[in-house]
Amino acid sequence: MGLTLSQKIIKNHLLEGEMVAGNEIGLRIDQTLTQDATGTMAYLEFEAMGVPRVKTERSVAYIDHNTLQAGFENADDHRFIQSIAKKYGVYFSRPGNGICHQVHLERFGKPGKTLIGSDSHTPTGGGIGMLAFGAGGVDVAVAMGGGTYYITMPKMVKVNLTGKLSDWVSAKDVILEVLRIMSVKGGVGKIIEYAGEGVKTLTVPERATITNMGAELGATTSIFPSDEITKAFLKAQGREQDWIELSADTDAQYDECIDIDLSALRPAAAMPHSPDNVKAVEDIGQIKVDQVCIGSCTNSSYLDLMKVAKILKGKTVAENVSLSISPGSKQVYNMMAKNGALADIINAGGRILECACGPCIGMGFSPNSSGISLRTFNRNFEGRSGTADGQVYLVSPETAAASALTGVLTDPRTLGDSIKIDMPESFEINDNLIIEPASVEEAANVEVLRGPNIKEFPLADALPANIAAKATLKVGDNITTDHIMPAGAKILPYRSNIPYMSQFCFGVCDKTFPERAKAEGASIIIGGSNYGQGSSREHAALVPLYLGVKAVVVKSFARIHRANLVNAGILPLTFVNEDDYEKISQGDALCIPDIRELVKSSDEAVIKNETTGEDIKVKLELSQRQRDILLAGGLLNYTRETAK
Ligand code: MIC
Ligand code: SF4
Repeated sequence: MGLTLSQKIIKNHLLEGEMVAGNEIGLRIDQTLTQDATGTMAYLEFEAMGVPRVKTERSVAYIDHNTLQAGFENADDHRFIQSIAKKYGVYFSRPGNGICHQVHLERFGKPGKTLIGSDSHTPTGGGIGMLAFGAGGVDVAVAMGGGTYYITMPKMVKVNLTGKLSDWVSAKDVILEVLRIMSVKGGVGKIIEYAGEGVKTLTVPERATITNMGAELGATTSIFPSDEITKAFLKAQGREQDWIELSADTDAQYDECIDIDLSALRPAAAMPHSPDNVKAVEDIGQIKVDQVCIGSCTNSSYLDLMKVAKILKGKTVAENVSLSISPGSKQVYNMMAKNGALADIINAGGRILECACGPCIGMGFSPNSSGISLRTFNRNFEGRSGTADGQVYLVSPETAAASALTGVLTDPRTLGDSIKIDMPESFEINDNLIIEPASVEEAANVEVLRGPNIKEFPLADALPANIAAKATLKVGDNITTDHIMPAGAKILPYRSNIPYMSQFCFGVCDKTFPERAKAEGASIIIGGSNYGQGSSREHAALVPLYLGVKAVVVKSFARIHRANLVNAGILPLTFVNEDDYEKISQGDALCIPDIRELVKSSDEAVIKNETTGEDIKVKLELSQRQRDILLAGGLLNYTRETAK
């Protein structure tokens, strides 16, 4: 039987387990990336492991998320990451060089290789045929140390693309269509492979937009074949030697198949507050817009921004709209500065921000009260923009630019003749903002520079015999990590200060939670389905751990967050019968007897609701490795124990 594209890469990197969907497998990781908001923690964890130098083929530390420097915290964290990267063999991409996923695609990614990154949009690398996963910081730390990365062997989904995108319809509209079909939890436990004749009509940046937003499907990752188009892209990046051809076997077996006719797609938008709340722009109608933000790792490539510049050229942004543009990388920024496209954007009234995540992670450009913001980004979760009642719509760069000019949500097809931007034959290559690590000899003399913002991070205790705790919080479906541990300009500078961050835990849902949880000492959280969707931030596990959370009981989990809970030493439990969610109310006193024994080998446990007298069955869906990690009190304790 033939193999799918990702099965081929998995087979080449398989260290443990069998390639059977649902089994835990261990993979060898070739490359890692970190960004600053998760990086401080990842490098502290790496340091705690005591490995003298990274063992990967290439590890890169990017500074792109928190570049505002509103206080010393930020600058201290950057300095810490720069110095520790130098010492331990990690390449350092300076602030100003661009967003990790865009730069990694341009300068480091290689077809057929494995990559994990402490950021959920690492699957962007799938645009050039890499098998790239988002992961928690501690998983990245382990991989940097040469350790195995574990995932559940996913099911295979084929998205068969036919036809060709019509004028003014864009890669963003393709992934919004996939989201409309599959929903934000439809990709959990699956790899999405793009195939079919339509693939040949898509450039690498377009493919990368699509694999990037596979994160919003909850997918383990997404991938395109590596073909002549990939080769041309790598050649234009001066990296033709990194190209290999890769595709699925013709007789590969898929668990699911989705057909999309590219020719039939229309410009689309994901409406508030979920990336799968998708409708055609023309069906939503001409709602008035307050703000337009163009950029993010999804849509900030040269191709995207050149289209925007062409639409804006010689025009003026509508007076009710504030337009921000964040180029994805220095390469993009520079090329547009040189060819005059940047001037067209500036003249039209676009407000140019640095090449970083910026408004995507709430670092400025929060919309006005109940303001409507059109964004080319990938997430429109409630509150993420920094304005609690902000209404964020996710759209293509074409729709964003057209709407910025008219001041209302505008179908770009109304702009008339289409615009055509050719992929450059060669990109401008200058890696002067990437600092190489110290040599093995020099490394001993490199001092790691720490500021007072770096506080100790919490470690769980070994799992106790029984857990007795109140359900201090009950939440609904699709809770994101932005609900659990918000980001944004006020909180992001404190990513290495868990005690400080804890004041904001679950702030979007219930501002009283941190105080109540602390007062109780021990807590259990109750949630609905797809709990923990969104980012890879392990802070969404470490902060609850700090506040005394012992277990999270839900209908279902998102992949990365579930792994982060196990790594932190918090029990992830799922209801055997989803209706039992109703049998626990916030404030109920719960007890999980014999949990230590059950975690050792059982697949089920019983929660005793002491307030109502009811018993509730929950599943322990754990591999033996995860059981051992939980018994030890988290991955770091486990690693220390097994190293003894
Ligand atoms: C995001 O888009 O939510 C982030 C910010 O990039 C996160 C990482 C983080 O929280 O630092 C992600 O996607 O993993
Ligand atoms: Fe940065 Fe936004 Fe991409 Fe996250 S989704 S990496 S915040 S640009």
